[in-house]
Amino acid sequence: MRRLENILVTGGAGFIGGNFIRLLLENTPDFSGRIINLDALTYAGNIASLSDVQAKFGGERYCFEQGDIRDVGLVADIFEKYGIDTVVHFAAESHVDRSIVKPDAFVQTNILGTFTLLEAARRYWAGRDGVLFHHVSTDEVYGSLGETGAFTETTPYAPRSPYSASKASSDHMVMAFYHTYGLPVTLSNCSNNYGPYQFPEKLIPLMILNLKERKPLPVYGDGRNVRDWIHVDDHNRAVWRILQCSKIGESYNIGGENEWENIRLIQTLIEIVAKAVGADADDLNRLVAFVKDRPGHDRRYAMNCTKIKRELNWERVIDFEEGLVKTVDWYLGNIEWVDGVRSGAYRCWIEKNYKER
Ligand code: NAD
Ligand code: TDX
Repeated sequence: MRRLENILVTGGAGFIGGNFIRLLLENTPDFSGRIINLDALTYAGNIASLSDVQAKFGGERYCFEQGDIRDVGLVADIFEKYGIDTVVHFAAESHVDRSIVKPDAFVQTNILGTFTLLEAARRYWAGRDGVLFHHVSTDEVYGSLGETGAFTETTPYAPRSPYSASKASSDHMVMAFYHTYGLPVTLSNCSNNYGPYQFPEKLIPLMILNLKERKPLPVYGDGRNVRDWIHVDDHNRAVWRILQCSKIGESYNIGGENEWENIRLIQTLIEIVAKAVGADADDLNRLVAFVKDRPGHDRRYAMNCTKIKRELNWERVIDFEEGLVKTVDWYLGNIEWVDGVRSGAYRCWIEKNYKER
């Protein structure tokens, strides 16, 4: 039996990790344990995203530790102090464009950080049972698809960006710890997430906010690249299923089985935003601006999720277009949060590195 009593969530001040913490504490009746959120609060981490969780569960079922997953001493102390029995490892540098401009941080956090956590778990868990290290990864490790087909768990890895190469490396290290040391691990590879609290450098929130502010909508290349979109809560419910009933040493694909060309998605967002703010969709459409393509831009991702559906009885439940409408409403209604995360480090970085776009 897995304990699931003292769960270390890394990167819990970020988009997916924060939504995971809220889902578990607010909306998962069969979870009664405690969550320890370890996050360095980089430009992408915003602890204000969890202020309601802190107010409701702080000290008892929710504890925040600010720190770096590469900090060997700190990570060991956290295992000891809280009696960690489960790790859900979200912390990462997560944005492909940044990995192209400045890959160093991706090697540091995604590779070295994951290794540090694995070593700490291996030491602290020696002789303990009921423990699990779950590593959260991406469909991008599989590379780029042609017109047809979908990634399965046995598709060979072929990462093509510094981001996906760093995630692939961490996936391999996780599996190496399972095979070599018998560390109880699981791994999930998920497609593109959307939903509340996503940092507005990613496609969907960026487009919503640019539409609101009547700024150009930068479409990379011909706009025909395809992504498979899933709501963050559907992703996180799959992670919870994995914690509860997966088989050790297995990896699981998670996706929406919901493919959209970028340009079609942007046009759908234009219609939703136009309706929400009472603007003319044709006027907003004029904001579309085709720009220089992302170097090495993967053409198409698609996920085959048969394994997790069949073995863990998981299903995506959130309809994409309904989820998009709610996400647009969330961004339009949470401008204070947006202003908070867009100030400071992010703004400086954009000004320094993104002049050409
Ligand atoms: P995010 O960028 O929103 O959040 C990352 C969090 O990690 C931030 O809170 C940041 O402060 C923290 N962090 C970064 N470096 C750290 C370090 N060295 N030590 C401690 N904390 C650190 O990312 P996200 O979109 O929530 O992604 C979470 C995970 O899910 C990542 O591992 C990512 O690769 C994976 N993933 C993301 C998507 C997606 O569509 N966003 C899809 C599949 C998989
Ligand atoms: O301004 C933009 N214009 C544009 O055309 C941006 C930011 C993106 N795009 C395109 C690039 C991609 O084809 O939209 C698509 C989605 O881009 P991102 O939001 O940057 O996501 P992607 O590169 O697909 O990676 C995401 O999904 C997999 C997450 O950022 C990763 O962390 C995750 O692993």
